Amino acid sequence: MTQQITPELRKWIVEQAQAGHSAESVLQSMKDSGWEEEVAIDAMETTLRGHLDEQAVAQGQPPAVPVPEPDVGDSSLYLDAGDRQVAVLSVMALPRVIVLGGLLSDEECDALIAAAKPRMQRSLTVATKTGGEEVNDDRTSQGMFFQRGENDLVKKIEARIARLVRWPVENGEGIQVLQYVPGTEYKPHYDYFAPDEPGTPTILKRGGQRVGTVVMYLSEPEKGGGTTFPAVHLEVAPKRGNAVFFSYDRADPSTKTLHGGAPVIAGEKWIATKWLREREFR
Ligand code: PD2
Ligand code: ZN
Repeated sequence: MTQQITPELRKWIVEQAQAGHSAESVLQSMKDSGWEEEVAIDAMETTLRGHLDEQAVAQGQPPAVPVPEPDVGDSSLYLDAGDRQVAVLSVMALPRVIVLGGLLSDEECDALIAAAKPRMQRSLTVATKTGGEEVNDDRTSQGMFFQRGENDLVKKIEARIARLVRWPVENGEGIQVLQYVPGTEYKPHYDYFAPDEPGTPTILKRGGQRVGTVVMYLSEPEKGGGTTFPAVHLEVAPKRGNAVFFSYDRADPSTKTLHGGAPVIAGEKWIATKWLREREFR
């Protein structure tokens, strides 16, 4: 028999949480009255997540949407990315940040840089006023975009990422490659499109919001160039072949996904970024 999560049960779970009872004690009460542990945990998680979402929406935030998420639930050191085993180096809940080791081989990093080099231009960012593109002083790097599936290497990396974060290849933007030289940086920003900006509805026609980012480090600067998350005082080291994944289930600062590329002090930093949309990006 499957046990039903009724509105009464949901109400009771929210009341227990509001009264300050711990998750463990609520779970114990449910088990004592005959609930299977797994069903009880699931009921608590979905109820409390739903309740938080209702509160957030009542306060004017956009509703939460599904996001990409690597399968880190069983705390395995390695994740199966299809053609490669990728190490889980760090996991943070809020913001959702997962640092990945060995997403790319050294040869793949070099090949991406070589293919991108002849096509580099001063980086543009999306112009949120209009939905077009513009040069932005907050982003002093040089960059280029590959088309999705543009060549075998790009296809292989895209398939690996899709498998790793369990999100369709079709929902990904083309990989962007950026080069930072000493003195250049990418000031802290959110990767989602600001809901209030006039250009945002135009941008969202192509696949909806961004809901996740994978920044892959292709070369190691000697000093500087970490990826920072100022809201939580986190800095991810730009180690070649590694990557940082983060997701944001609503276009809102409550996701704590403010992040930046710290100034490169010595050496060159090359990265490849994959942005993931809610729906097919075309
Ligand atoms: O280069 C970085 O570390 C960085 C920082 C912030 C990249 C991006 N954002 C990005 O590509 O969105
Ligand atoms: Zn970014």
